[in-house]
Formats: sequence, C-alpha cells, structure tokens
Amino acid sequence: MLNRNANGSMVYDPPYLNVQVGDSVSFLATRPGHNAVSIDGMVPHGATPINGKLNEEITVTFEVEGLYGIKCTPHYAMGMVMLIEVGEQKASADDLPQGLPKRAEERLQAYLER
Ligand SMILES: [Cu+2]
Repeated sequence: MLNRNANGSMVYDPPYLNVQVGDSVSFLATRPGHNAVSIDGMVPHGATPINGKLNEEITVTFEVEGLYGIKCTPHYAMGMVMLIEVGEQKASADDLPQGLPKRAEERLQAYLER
C-alpha cells in the first residue's frame, strides 16, 4: 500500500493479482494511512469480506474462486483500489458493480483490460 508509484498516487502495488484457491496475499503497510477492505458487491458468493484496519498488515487466504475488489477506505474516491482474481475464470468490465466512484471505476476497468 503506497502513496505513489509510477502508476500514480494512492496505489496498491501490484494493483492486480491472479492467484489460485488456497493462496494467501499479504497487504503491507509500506506507507502509513492505508488499509485493505472489500468493495461492496465485489466479494464472491460464500467468501468472507476483507476488513483491514488503517495501518494494519493483514494476510488473506482465498478459499473461494472469483473476482475480489479491494479498496483503501480513506482513498477510495481517489481510486485506491485493486483486484484479485482467484482461479482461472477471467472477469470483464461487466462484472464491476454499478455506482463505483469514478476514479476507482476507471482504474478497475484498466486492470481488467490488462
Ligand atoms: Cu490509501
């Protein structure tokens, strides 16, 4: 979780991961003032929402396939979001929920297109 990198300000690095069921991902508080929380509507059925506190380093083990959207609570409107796809199925922009903040939606669409 960073304030800035080559991709812009308020970013997760990397902003996209494709992992397998049973893999774990750690969210590192490399810079203070960030967290990792599930975006409403972007938690696969049967999965537990992610709910990290500010400055908290959490490790999440993914037991359910699907697309996970993650946001930083204070910087959501600035587009601090990331995607984790668990398993082989590839998501598209159609899988994004309605009503996302504009900058978050733009970044999530860009991650899905890569
Ligand atoms: Cu943040």
